[in-house]
Amino acid sequence: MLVRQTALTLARRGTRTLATTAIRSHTPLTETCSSPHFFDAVHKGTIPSFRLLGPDGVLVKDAEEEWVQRAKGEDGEKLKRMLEVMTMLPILDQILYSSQRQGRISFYMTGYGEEGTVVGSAAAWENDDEVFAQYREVGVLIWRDYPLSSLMAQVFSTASDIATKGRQMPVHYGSREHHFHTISSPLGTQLPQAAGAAYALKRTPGRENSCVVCYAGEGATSEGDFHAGLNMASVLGGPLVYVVRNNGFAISTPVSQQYAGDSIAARGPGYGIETVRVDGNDPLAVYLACKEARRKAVEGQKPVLVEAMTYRVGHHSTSDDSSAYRSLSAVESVKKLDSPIHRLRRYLESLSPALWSAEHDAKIKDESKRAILREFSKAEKEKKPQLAEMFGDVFAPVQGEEGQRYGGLERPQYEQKAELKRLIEKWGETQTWKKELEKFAGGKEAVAKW
Ligand SMILES: Cc1ncc(C[n+]2csc(CCOP(=O)(O)OP(=O)(O)O)c2C)c(N)n1
Ligand SMILES: [Mg+2]
Repeated sequence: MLVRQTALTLARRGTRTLATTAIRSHTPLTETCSSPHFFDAVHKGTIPSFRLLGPDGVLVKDAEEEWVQRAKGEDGEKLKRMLEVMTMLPILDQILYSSQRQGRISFYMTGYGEEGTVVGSAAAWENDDEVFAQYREVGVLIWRDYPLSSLMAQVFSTASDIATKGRQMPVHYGSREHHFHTISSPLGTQLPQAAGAAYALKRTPGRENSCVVCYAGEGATSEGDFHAGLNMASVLGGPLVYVVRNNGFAISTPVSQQYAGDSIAARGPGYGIETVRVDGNDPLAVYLACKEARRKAVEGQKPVLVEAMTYRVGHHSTSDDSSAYRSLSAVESVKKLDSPIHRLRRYLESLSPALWSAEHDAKIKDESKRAILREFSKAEKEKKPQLAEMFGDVFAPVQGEEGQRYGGLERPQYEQKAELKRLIEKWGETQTWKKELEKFAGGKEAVAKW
């Protein structure tokens, strides 16, 4: 009664939402209880992880029949392709990681240990689902046949890097054609962006069957943007699957220092979001759980949260040495005892007829290595974009008289460009500058024409 009166008073004052929405929906008290009920969990004990394959790649004994049947009914070719991409990823990582160590690229991040989470989920999406990734999800692009030439162009910042025109650090991939929105390093930015994109999809005729997919590490969920994004998504609706890769660390911060609750899955219900936790090192479980999450998201035009429990086997990035904060033996034992690649391989080998063999494994490894090295060598020789690219695409081109005076740029950029030209004219013939300038398309001559 009191609530009703307060609401009516507010309504009389002209509060817009109250005037337009039924008063009942503002009433916080829906059910009552006769003693104070304190709680700190959404589940007795911890929220369980969905798992089908054990570390040995054998179907777990207590697997529910419905999900075993779903697994068995899956297209074998698709599962095989999943393992092919998962097999390729560590080879790509190893080549690019060592190339950074040799000073050939500036930076790199590996995805060792998370292949099951990334590729298992990638396989659950449609190819035109809009992906907002964090940075460790290159497997999604490879799954979508992103050319290795484009990948290398981004990593080496060459003139062929059409997405970022050489202006981003390596691994900041983006491809309009592959519905993969460009990675941005500030943690969490993708989470509210994805909520906005899902709302846009919901309102776009012709995209009724598409979904937005947003990846984040568990560390990024400590950003305010995680909470803003989930709240926005749950209120506005729109098809969206949030996939949180819980790999145990945010650089050197272990999960024990990141949250006190039952990890990330526990937060979904707080936002009214259907949530599932899955064993991220079981590619089959990840795939089926994500497929189901996507179905719910598209049919219900709402967000769904998937938390995949995995482990970051590699260092955080080439700027990190994880032996400073975790024991090498712990990493070695995860590598040996819980490899997502091993799990899926054993499973595919055990099927009849077998979908994987030692010969096929060797063939995929060999072909992947050759293809990667071929594109690597080509990209390494390619020129970097014209130096003028450095000033473009920051702001919309300036029009009118001011635009004409400053070559379409904002005045500060125009002045920076003029200063760079002055410095290049002054120092461009010295040995170090000359060598550096030759790496850029058009070199010093192109700058002289500015
Ligand atoms: C806003 C912001 N704060 C800090 C950083 C530095 N930083 C980069 S990655 C990272 C850890 C992220 O961990 P997580 O989200 O778990 O992803 P993972 O690296 O484990 O895949 C941090 C703190 C950043 N990039 N942006
Ligand atoms: Mg992490």
